[in-house]
Amino acid sequence: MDLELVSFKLCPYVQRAVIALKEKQVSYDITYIDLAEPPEWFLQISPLGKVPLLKVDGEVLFESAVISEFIDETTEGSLHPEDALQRAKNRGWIEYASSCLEVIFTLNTSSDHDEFDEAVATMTERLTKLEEVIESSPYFNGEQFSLVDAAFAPLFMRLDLLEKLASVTTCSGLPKVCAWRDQLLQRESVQNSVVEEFPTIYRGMLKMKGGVAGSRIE
Ligand SMILES: N[C@@H](CCC(=O)N[C@@H](CS)C(=O)NCC(=O)O)C(=O)O
Repeated sequence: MDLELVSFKLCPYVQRAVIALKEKQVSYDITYIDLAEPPEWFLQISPLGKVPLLKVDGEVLFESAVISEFIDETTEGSLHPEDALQRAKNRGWIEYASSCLEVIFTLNTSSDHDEFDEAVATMTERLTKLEEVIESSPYFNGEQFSLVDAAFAPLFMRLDLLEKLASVTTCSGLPKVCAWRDQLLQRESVQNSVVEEFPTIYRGMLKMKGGVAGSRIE
């Protein structure tokens, strides 16, 4: 199979697909676009004008969860639980991770202090709910790294940077979430799922957005 991932360097959804590709040791090409000025060829093939796209022998897949499952299903082994009920529950939490990523957008960009504080509270609430359901370690399903881990890793990478760069604290007092975050951030596939200069680009984006988070960076 000839695989080409269409990416934007800061996109957390693309990162999920990259983690799945790396976990499954699949070779692929990656094409970066600038979402501020998306090329015409991209708009022609992306139904919602969003990344990631995965081109498979010329056919186009969109939506990170769909792409990650496709990568998983077409390669040896599985990054999903065998049990259908567990698998369905994992898929629910993958959607939950997506809803948390929407809050990250506000944390990155909002210049309204009330809106920003509300986003911090919402993120903390979401992570507290997660703390209540985590039953296993080191990963969500125990010893085996799964697609649900790949879905949360980009969120934790950004929360970690927001905390380090702009003192946005959302995980404190949540030991299971913190332990899971630390495991994920140490994993090779996660570390290699972004470009080397990712922290610098992320920092630059926060500054450029001129929001509350950006204004806290020296
Ligand atoms: N539900 C989509 C979300 C993808 C998404 O929101 N991608 C963002 C970049 S991180 C995007 O392409 N935004 C461009 C736009 O909305 O115009 C997925 O999981 O793949």
